[in-house]
Amino acid sequence: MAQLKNYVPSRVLGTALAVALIAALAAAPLFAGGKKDAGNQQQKDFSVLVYITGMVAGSPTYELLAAGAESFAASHGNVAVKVYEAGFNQAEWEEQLTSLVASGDFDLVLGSNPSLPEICVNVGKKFPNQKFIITDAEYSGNPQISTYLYNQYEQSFYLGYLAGLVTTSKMEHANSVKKIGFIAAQEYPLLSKHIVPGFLDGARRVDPEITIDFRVIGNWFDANKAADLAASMISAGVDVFASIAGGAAQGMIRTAGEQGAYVVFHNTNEYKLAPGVIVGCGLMEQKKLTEEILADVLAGKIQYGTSRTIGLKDGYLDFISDDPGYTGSLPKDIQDRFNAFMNDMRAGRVSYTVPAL
Ligand code: RBF
Repeated sequence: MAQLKNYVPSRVLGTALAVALIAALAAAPLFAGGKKDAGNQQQKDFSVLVYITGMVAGSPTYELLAAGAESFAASHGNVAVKVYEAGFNQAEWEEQLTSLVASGDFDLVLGSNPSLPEICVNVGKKFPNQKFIITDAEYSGNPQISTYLYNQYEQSFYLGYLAGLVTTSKMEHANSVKKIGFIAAQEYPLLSKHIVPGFLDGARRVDPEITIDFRVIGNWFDANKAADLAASMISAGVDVFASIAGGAAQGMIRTAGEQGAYVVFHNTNEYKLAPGVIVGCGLMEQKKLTEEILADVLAGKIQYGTSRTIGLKDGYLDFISDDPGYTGSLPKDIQDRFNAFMNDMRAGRVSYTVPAL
């Protein structure tokens, strides 16, 4: 890429400069007063820090955030993206973000984590011109911060409904105990108030007697611990699992495959990872959202100080039902019931109350 940029023929370069000039002029109001003032006639870069609170690999929400920002930059020559992995030590996140922001290199910090807004509030106090946009989080009232909250109660609710159909079924690995399992990396408000209750509420729409076995790993990377927990839960009667555990979820999937249990998966298409084991995958349109956010930023359309909640009806959450991992793994009657339920959910015909965060 860098080489290509260095060796563009001058005729092409001339055209590119003209295009860039027009783009810079069009974007001028955005930069007015900012550190990248469009006072001179050169091409202006808009620089985005993608701040990953963990590691990209193995964490669907982070992979999609980075992919969305990078694809936007690839199609917008004046946008530069740096993806920074802050690692798993949460105690260091604020300090790392502070020194990145202190460099003055970034017009925007983009992140995806429910715990980030509070960190951004603190960093923003020291750097009042810095803007932050955080997905997968809810925070309003700070003029430097804009957030987008996925309705994860909703996604967990329909995945829970599917888990309820599976645990009460006659499928090969379904037992007579009406118990579903949830493995979490750690506890945090979005998980404890939306994700886990949504999963159980959804399952109980199938059968109110269903119970949940909930376990916590203690970090986002220990797949062996997740595997041990899954084994102990299977012994206790769990036959279908969900998890929010980043890379550690691999251990749970492995054990479910080895010992005979099923998995429903949040946010991304993981059917191929364990065909016949992963029988349902939700979908989070985080890549699309990231591209839209960056387009809105360039167009000056972001409302800072506000939070937006997005889900099924606006097309940011869904369920992947056209994959052989789904159509080939579940009995026809379960698919029919679940597809009908999803259609009712999409049409707003299923009533439920999202708890307060
Ligand atoms: N999700 C991941 O997939 N990988 C992570 O490393 C990760 N780290 C998190 C750390 C904290 C402090 C919190 C509150 C959440 C984290 N999440 C992580 C959860 C993620 O932001 C999101 O809520 C879930 O992926 C569900 O959509």
